Amino acid sequence: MGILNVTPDSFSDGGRFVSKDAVRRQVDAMVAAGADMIDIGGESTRPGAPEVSLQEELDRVLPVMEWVKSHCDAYVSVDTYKPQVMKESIALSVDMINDINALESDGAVELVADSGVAVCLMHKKGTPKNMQANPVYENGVFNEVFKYLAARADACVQQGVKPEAITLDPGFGFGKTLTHNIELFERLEMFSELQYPLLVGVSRKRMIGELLGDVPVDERVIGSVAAASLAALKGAKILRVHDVAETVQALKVTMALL
Ligand code: 7PM
Repeated sequence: MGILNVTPDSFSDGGRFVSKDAVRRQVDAMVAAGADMIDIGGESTRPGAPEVSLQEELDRVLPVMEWVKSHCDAYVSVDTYKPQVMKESIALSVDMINDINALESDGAVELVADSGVAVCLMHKKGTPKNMQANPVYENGVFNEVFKYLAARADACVQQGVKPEAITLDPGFGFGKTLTHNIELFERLEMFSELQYPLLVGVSRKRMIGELLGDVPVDERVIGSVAAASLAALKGAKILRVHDVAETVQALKVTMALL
């Protein structure tokens, strides 16, 4: 899964707007490099980032989605927790809803159940604004994340989501310290007990920077690729990454030699 952040700071036209050409070039590059799915996001969930209005998010995401769907045969997911964005994406035949809120927003489960669209349910602790303040897991981070994902998957199935539509994600970095992230990664293979495919997103995240001695985001590619390969060895089925070419090469070699 290649990450496409449709935000002015990712695809600047030199000002406040998103350059359409730059977005399209990025999609073409990721697909050519072997991405099977493009994850379109219109709102940065960075701690402390300004919230984006519903209309702004729709204006950023929907035209790109329409273009990707008509232009290539990659799957498309939408990174959103807003039911209205889900609804309008579903109308454009989006393939998966990628929700950091695990469909906890009002009406979200019903939208996914009624449409039959696939969904990724992610764990996070707190809100993007406060989640890194001082996360504490009384019964251990693995146990809490495991129980949460099992409960959310059950609740969704109860409300009509087909089990085969569900993917789970432990949500690296979302309300987790480096130690928490390491504990989760150590036991990553145990999530396969839940019988749902697992998605892992660690690409360029702070945990990678910290493991390398606080390197900046543009120096986290090799560490991210190493983590993605290990996640695949531990059973992850979808890897959410910025650096598609690098990750695909690493995965091809890793899996060929396994
Ligand atoms: C700032 C902070 C900008 C965090 C971007 C992010 C995930 C996701 C994101 C993930 C799933 C990032 C994150 N991360 N969706 N969306 N899993 N399913 O680093 O780990 O890309 S946004």
